[in-house]
Amino acid sequence: EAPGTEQELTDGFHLVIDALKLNGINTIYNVPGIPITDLGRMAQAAGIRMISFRHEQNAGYAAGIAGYLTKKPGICLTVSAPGFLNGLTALAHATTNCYPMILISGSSEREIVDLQQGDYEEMDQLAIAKPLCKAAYRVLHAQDIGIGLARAIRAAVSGRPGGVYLDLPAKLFGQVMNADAGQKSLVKVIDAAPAQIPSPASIKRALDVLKSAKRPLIILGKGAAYAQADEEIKTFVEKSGIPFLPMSMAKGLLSDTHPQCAGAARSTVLKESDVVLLIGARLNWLLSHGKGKNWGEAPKKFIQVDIEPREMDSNVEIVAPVVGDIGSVVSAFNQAMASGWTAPPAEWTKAISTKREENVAKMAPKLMNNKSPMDYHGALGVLKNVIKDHPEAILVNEGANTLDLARGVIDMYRPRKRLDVGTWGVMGIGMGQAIAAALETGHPVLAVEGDSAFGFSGMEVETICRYNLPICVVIFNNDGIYRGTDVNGANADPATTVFVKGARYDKMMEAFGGVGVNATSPDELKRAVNEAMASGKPTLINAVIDPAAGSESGRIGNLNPQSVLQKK
Ligand code: OXT
Ligand code: ADP
Ligand code: MG
Repeated sequence: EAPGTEQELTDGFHLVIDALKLNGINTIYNVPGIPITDLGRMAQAAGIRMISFRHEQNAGYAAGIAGYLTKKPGICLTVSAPGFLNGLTALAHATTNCYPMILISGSSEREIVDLQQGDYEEMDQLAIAKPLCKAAYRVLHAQDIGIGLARAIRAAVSGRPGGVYLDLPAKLFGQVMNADAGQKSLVKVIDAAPAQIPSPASIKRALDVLKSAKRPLIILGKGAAYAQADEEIKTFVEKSGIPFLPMSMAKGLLSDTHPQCAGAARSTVLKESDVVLLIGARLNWLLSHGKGKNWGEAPKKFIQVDIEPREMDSNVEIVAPVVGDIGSVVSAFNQAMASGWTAPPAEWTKAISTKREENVAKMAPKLMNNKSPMDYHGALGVLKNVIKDHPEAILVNEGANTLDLARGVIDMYRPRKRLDVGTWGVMGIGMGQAIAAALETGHPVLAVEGDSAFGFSGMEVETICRYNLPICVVIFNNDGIYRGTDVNGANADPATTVFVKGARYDKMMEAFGGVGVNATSPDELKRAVNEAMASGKPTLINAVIDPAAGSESGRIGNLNPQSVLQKK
């Protein structure tokens, strides 16, 4: 190597890495291959943590949830066409869920792609990504890498967070330029997600409506958890004295055991409330669009706090829209309320705590049954106590019955500890989210998975073992989707919803050097999970669940269209 020349030149590879590092991005979730294999090697050599997955979708889900947990864009790196498409589902998921994420994909040569001449993995990736993300950019020249990445970061985290696509054609990586000029071309993004201060009038309007309520309710969504304004929100809720209902991933923002928590009186508060304050939660299908029988007969007023102005009036009229970032809005609420606030009528808060105690008492005995094979409640009773003993642990959860029942049974105590299927109810987030959660937080992870749900990302148990992560996967194995008991009356094929009976998922973990356990009773399950939490070793527990225990689609069976011709 000629002395001097090495120092004076840089290239696309190095500029991408330098630009990421300059912006404090130190982890990349990826699957290597042409044209990004060397980029990964060089990034690793430069001190970036490269986490290599077995499938891009899982790397993408990891990146998305990393963004949610850290408020920095999670980075997923993929190869061209098929790798890109595998990652795209996760990018769309991140956008839908308001997680900041950047999908960086290598791509083929523009000249050939644009003339459709059949390049290796040819695809017009930019055009395909565009409708599925907040923004999509392509960088063609090495000197534009800095500005390209800066735009991607800002687009991902500012305003309503979401997914961004960054297209890097193969040729870019090899482009050389003067090292000095290269360094100067990099951009450190200043104030990527600026505070969005609400107008004083909107704050006053909102508090006036809230004050007028006889039966007020606060609904906390995952936007509120994302905002990391935990203390402000707690102060506000407690000062207001208003019952709060956490959406699934907002559980633990204030403890589920908090006296004002109305999680166990959900249908009552939705029906009976007269004023509802939404904080970082959308009135989408998960809240029945703010109307219909779940919301009862009485007229209702909605106040909504959101960073996205166009969210207001999306489903029903919002009488007091408050546009701003949740941290700023809630602290403005707190300031305005410092001069005094009257708690809601005791009649209302009492009615809710009564309903809540009723529901909790109704559930309690089910959680203590020692049946074998287990039912959902018997198994979940064990896991409820595991999280109680380890409130710092992160719970990842997917499935149908496994999801819906775990959500209700397992209390969460701290913010951003429950990571699940999100807005789309998507299966497959499990192992990707578990891996990112362990890496980004350093806390142990308990992944509670339906056997079907697990199958979507199951190969990543190898990844878990390879990086030796403190993840305990518990598979609720009921031999199928919803249940393992369906029978096909027409021919010898198995019914569409059932799997191999008595499958031993624990052996998958053993294949890669992790700990596998088959648990057939709550006692066995308890012993195995406690051991995993104590050891921090990659563990997979095959929890044998009664194949008849589940119900169709868990708690959302009502969404299945029904044939009028064929009775079930
Ligand atoms: O107030 P009331 O009386 O109503 O009572 C409520 C609470 O007050 C009370 N509660 C409590 N009681 C006592 N104690 C406590 N602590 C407590 N907490 C609450 O309990 C009730 C219920 O409360 P909850 O849950 O809060 O309320 P509710 O009414 O359920 O809330 C409504 C919703 C809509 C907000 C809620 O249900 C919700 O969040 N649902 C999300 C549902 C969801 O997203 N499901 C996933 C999708 S299902 C389906 O699509 C599946 N697929 C297809 C598929 C998917 N999804 N993705 C892809 C990529 N491909 C295909 C598949 C393949 S699921 C699935 C696999 C399923 O099989 P598995 O083997 O994985 O799983 P198993 O089913 O286990 O076999
Ligand atoms: P959930 O599924 O928990 O109900 P949603 O994903 O539907 O939550 O809603 C989250 C909402 O939070 C989105 O409308 C998003 O714009 C909003 N949001 C995200 N981050 C912030 C923030 N920092 N400040 C204000 N709103 C936010
Ligand atoms: Mg199942």
